[in-house]
Amino acid sequence: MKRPTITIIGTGALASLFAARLAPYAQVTMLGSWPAALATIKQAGLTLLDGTTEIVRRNVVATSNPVAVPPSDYVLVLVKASQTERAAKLIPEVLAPDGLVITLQNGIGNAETLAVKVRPVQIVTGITTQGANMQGPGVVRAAGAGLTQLATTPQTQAKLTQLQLLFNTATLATKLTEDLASAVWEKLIINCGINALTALLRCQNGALLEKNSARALMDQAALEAYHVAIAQGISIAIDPVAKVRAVAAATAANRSSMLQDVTRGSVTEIEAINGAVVRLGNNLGIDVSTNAVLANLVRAL
Ligand code: KPL
Repeated sequence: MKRPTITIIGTGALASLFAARLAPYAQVTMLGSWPAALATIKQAGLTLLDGTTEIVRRNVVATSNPVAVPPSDYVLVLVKASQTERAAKLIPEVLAPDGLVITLQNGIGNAETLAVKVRPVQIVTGITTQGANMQGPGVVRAAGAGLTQLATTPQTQAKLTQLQLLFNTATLATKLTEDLASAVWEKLIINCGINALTALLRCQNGALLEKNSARALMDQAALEAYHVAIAQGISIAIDPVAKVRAVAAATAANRSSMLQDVTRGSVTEIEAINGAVVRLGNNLGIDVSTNAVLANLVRAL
């Protein structure tokens, strides 16, 4: 059987993790704009550090040129939310006519941004709790095997079932779901509580639990996001405060993705996380004042 063609847009931690895991089972191309990562992957392959094992994938193609990319059965969008618009412009050049685009990015609003350039029936929203940390250009460390969930519709089901099989074979545990909104918002609630605060306080996730003042802000940001979800009719199965505290404890030693962004001087995902909750909350007449302050402080930073 012909191996599927998969283009991964991005060269960061999750993009590299997915590329390295999928490379034995698919023809994988990484389409990115980080020159050092592209050069390293071309010259030395893509390196995955998994526990004490070092795996080098030499069959991953890395390029910044969409013209060099074969028509892709699947395009995985794994760039920061602030780069979604740029990614959207590349997709029509690399997507096969019957291909699917899967966004596995943080926050909300990415599918809408992609839909400006891609037919909405070809866009699949997903979320992943896979963990990965960049060790250097083209070198990624696996940091906790999470679950990937993909929103399925009758039109996308057949192709997504093939992708699910491929992901599972590649040890990327994957589930298809008809109700992704709950999972997206349950993740967003956690990210609202942890990401901005750790970026502002320059601390690891667990430190938010150690001071009453920080913990109260984390709890309140998560609670406001929960109220915004409920007001939209999205069913939320978690207790927001208990869950955000549990995740902060379980990922105590993590430097959140937003802390990593501000440390690197990169644009953060604040608009797709706390910023998005503030915009929706304001429209719905819900108090989102803690998220508003956090979003403004991160913007100011
Ligand atoms: O998803 C995360 C992130 O850093 O973006 C958490 C859950 C906060 C773990 O660090």
